[in-house]
Amino acid sequence: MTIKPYTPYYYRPFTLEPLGCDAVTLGHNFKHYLSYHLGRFHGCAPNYIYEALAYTVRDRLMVDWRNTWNTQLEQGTRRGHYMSLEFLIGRAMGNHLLNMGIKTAADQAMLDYSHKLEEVIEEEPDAGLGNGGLGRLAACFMDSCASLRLPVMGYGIRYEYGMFRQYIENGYQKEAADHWLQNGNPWEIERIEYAQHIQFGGHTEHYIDNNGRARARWVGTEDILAIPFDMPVSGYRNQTVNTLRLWKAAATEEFNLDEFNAGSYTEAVQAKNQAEHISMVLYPNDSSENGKELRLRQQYFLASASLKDAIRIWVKHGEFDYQRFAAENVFQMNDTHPTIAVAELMRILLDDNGVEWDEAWAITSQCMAYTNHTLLPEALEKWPVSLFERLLPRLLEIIYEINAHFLRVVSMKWPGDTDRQRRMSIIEEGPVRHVRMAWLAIVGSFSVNGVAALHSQLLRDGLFHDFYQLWPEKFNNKTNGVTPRRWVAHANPGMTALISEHIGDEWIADLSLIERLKSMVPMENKVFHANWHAVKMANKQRLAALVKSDCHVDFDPAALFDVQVKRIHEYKRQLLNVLHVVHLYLRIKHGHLDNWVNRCVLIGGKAAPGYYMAKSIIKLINSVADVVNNDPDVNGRLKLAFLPNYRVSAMEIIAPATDLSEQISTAGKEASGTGNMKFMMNGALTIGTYDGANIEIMDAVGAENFFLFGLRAEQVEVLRHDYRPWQYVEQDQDLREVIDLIRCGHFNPSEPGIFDSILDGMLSPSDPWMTLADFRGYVEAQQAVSTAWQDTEKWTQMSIMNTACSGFFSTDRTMMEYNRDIWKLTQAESA
Ligand code: 26W
Repeated sequence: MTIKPYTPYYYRPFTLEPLGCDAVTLGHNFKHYLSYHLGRFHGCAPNYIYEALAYTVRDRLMVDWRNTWNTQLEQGTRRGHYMSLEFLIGRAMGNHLLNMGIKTAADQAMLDYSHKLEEVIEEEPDAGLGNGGLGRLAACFMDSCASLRLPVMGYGIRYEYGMFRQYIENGYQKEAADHWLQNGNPWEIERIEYAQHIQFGGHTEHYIDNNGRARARWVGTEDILAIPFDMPVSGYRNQTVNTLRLWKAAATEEFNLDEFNAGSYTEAVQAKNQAEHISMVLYPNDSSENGKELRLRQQYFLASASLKDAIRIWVKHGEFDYQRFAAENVFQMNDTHPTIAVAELMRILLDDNGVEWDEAWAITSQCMAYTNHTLLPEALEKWPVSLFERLLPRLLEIIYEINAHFLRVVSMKWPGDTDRQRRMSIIEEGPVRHVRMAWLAIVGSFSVNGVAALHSQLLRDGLFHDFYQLWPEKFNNKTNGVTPRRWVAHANPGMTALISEHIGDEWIADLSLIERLKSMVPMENKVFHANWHAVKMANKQRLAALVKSDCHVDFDPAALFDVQVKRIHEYKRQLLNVLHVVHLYLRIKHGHLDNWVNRCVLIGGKAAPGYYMAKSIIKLINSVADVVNNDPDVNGRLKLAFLPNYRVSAMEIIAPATDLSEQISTAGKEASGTGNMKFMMNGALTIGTYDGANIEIMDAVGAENFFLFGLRAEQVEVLRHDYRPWQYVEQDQDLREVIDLIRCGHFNPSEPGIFDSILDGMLSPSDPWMTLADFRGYVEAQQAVSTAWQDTEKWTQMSIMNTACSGFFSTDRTMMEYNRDIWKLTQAESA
């Protein structure tokens, strides 16, 4: 591939006339794209209808996109860069229509061509470029930055295959490839002229430059091309369109030719394939790093391409003075995944630009910021030194040097404390030496934050304590949020209209105003309460239809919809939920129906393909569901369904329809949670442990509107030393019956013993998740839920109260805090 260097054109600039957004103009434009661009006509496959409409909508973003870009650059404003290996953006169409305020017009335009907008929207595949919370958070952040007119660009990888598609066979999870780009991606714009060369392998050479200074160069490398694809990120009704820049890997021309000249044509093509591997697939792990070489390649590929791109833009549009670089740029690293950026920026400054070490370090450590998203030790990234040496030899040298400088600081502060030096070293010693990426991130950043108050506290007290003692000023908390545009205005139009009717619609752009809804809580607002209930019922009907089609289970919208959707992980304790379902089932079997409430329990989520326990839990859920749903004694009192392929677009249907949100992680393990916030905004009540952002949710809504149970984080840590799970079983007849029923094979008559490892895990004194310790508290909290549910009027009040108190959990607030404390960017003026 030949890439011509970018040359600006100085022709007379032309103006772009804004395009009409009325139904007729949209319709004409749609017809034009369908016929003249796509060459498809009436009766074509529905994905072309979607594609033609997407082009129509994208056209209408283009002027604002260009203007947003130009204004940011012309003003030479300080720019933010959000670096993330994951952006779980889901579908774009409905979101852009909402932000641009042209949904009604698009609706009519589609009707004019006898299509239903809702069905056209369904044709768009989810952009599943993320695993779960961390990836979806990045997408919500992008939305809020655009809505707040913050000059922030997202940098990520354009994976050819996103998160795998999950389907269920005989109760077991199966994975299928998600080729989301199969029919092209109408939103993206390829910008080959901004491609970057990324180096791998080779070796380093040290030399003395013309000024007599020691320098290093990285040579003999195999280069890969990084090609940017831009996705528009529209702000809410503010003419702002920011950019999400995703990199695709490709072979460089030189790389191919070398092989070709040696006479090996097929090897040359193979090399091309090898190069493209880097952006081929998203790693589907969200809790344990597996140390795969390709993953490290992805990380360096993203970090290097993004830094080079940011520098290119900065050099082109500002003065070429590196002393100003940190004043004009900030990079937020989404977990340790892009943390190699610390060493890469050093390399670019030192080797490519001849900046001296101290100055390069001052620049680097003043423009990097790090967000931690997990305390789980198995999720902390560590790379074998040997792998670094082979793949990124120059970066390893730089990391060694960063470490040497850093350990001098440590030994000055704590002379002779060798144990502390060993703990804090970026290099972990041992039979296999490792690079500790979190340590590199902390040392190289001016800001380190956790994602909820408790989580940030636990980082300071535990995992990062040594670093906190050294640099307390670096540490801060930024409680997560979610965007109310996608998660309320788009996902729940019924509730949105009802709210806006009473308090106006400014809350969509400023969720703190949702507080006004509190005035609608008192009893006398009978009509409003009836409407609130009716909206929820309609949303539950919509979810019931999805459950029927995807799980073949009948959910009755009159029952309590009790929902747990998130990645399947032991610490999130889907197991505790299942134990409760089995307990309810036993109550039915025993005829203990006092205070009974009909429930539909929905569980959804993906297990990492190599996570055996998580996959067994999915099988258990499906096995219990089979028995419960088909036992005539149950008679509609209890339903359990496992929703396959949980994803962003499924949550858009689930959250508005949920009555009870399950947030039941072992305390101290869930960094924040963000599903909890989506549910709350949509008027669900939460049953939850004192963990992550649950704590802040309960503070906001009041303990009387929240079902709290279970051990606290500090109690978990104390109990860990002397945990005796069987005691809970001995003391609790209900728990004993539940365990016995699972153990005896009631749910798996044809596959005996398959759940033994689950039971043994729960009954082991070393069970880190302490599921059985919280069983009784959970059952009692669920009984409180049932009691509350029986008073429909009271429940509705609590539901409204949850929505009314959710203002704090908007990512607009989160982004304002990042900006106030970390980024310090200037919000663009409103147009
Ligand atoms: C190295 C493999 C790997 C990949 C991803 C390890 C860990 C991750 C993520 C950190 C997992 C994740 O998504 N964490 C979630 O981040 C959310 C956003 O901050 C939080 O709300 C969740 O509590 C946290 O589990």
